[in-house]
Amino acid sequence: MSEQGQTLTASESWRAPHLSIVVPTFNERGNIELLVEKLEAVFPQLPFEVIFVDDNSPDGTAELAKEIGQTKPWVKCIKRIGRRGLSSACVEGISSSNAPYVAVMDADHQHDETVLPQMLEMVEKEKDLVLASRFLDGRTAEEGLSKFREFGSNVANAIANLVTGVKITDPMTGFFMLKREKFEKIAPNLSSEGFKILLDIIATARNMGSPLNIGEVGFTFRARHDGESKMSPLIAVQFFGLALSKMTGGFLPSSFFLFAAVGATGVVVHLLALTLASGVFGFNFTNAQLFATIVAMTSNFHLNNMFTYADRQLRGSKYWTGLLSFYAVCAVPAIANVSVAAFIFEQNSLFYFAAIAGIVISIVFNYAATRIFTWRA
Ligand SMILES: Nc1nc2c(ncn2[C@@H]2O[C@H](COP(=O)(O)OP(=O)(O)O)[C@@H](O)[C@H]2O)c(=O)[nH]1
Ligand SMILES: [Mg+2]
Repeated sequence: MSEQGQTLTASESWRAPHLSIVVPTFNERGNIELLVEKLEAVFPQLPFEVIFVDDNSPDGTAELAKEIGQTKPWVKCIKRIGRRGLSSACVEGISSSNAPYVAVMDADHQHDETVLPQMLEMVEKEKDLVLASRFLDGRTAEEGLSKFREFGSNVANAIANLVTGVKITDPMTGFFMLKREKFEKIAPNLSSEGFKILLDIIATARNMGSPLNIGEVGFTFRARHDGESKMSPLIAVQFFGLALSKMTGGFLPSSFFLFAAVGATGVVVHLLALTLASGVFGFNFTNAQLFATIVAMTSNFHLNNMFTYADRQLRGSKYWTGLLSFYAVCAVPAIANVSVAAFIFEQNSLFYFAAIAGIVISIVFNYAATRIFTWRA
């Protein structure tokens, strides 16, 4: 009701958000309610919104977020079904915003929300992007990171600085704020694969010839409030794929590098199977090569499904139809592979060289074709 006692229309009572805070979630039910309260305390005056992007968490995070939104309409939730991935969740959350400024932060209270006003002031004034750093001014993140993860984090930071070409103290932080207009420009070129969206944003802007004006604020990284970390060896592997991809100026996607790395393990599997087949089972070369190709294809499918395409992993019956389509796609170069290898072998009897020559040809073809037929985007 307005002062005159008239009812306000929706657009009169609605204050468009000045800031959207995107919070990716997976199994964070125990954290989101308190997070919303903390954010309200930080911005008592400012019109802002919280956008949870939840990948259909089994613990019902999305349901709780939507329930909160019933009493606090500035709390929203994008619920994604059948998808996983931190970077793509952030991209979708930011893309759904119409506010001039957008922040990304974790749900688990590791990020200190009280630095948000300072970050906002900096992006309003001059910066395109402000990141909240766990390491600025000699800070260490010992409360929130184990010694092993801190070491891993230092190595990753060094690589990340190489990739982005800017020296920042915490390129791997998941806590940052930027002008939405800048994000919109680079969004089409983001890879959205993996865990490290900030690195991707900074490197992509630079590759596009318009590097961002970046600021940093320090904060003390806290221990997780509730639930478990989703960091895993898988995510570390994906990070290397992204770093290599950005080093090619984004020309080759990170999934290509992961696919090639899996292909490399396939070579080892292949040669072991080949040795076993010819040495132990006494197969002739062509049959041994055929056997080894099938074993390596199966192993490659499984690893790619786990690592390269973790975000669109095939499960249940789709796993088996996926395996069949993977065989079918790979059969094309595999047939070529067996005959090329057999041919080279006949010519000069270079046993292992012959096998490897056949395999290398397969990788590029398989990558392109399985993206179309097996792990459809
Ligand atoms: N939507 C979505 N959120 C995710 C995913 N993986 C992690 N998150 C969220 O990203 C934030 C950071 O993850 P966390 O496990 O705390 O990583 P850590 O701090 O590096 O251990 C948390 O809010 C998670 O709930 C995912 O696959 N999808
Ligand atoms: Mg965390």
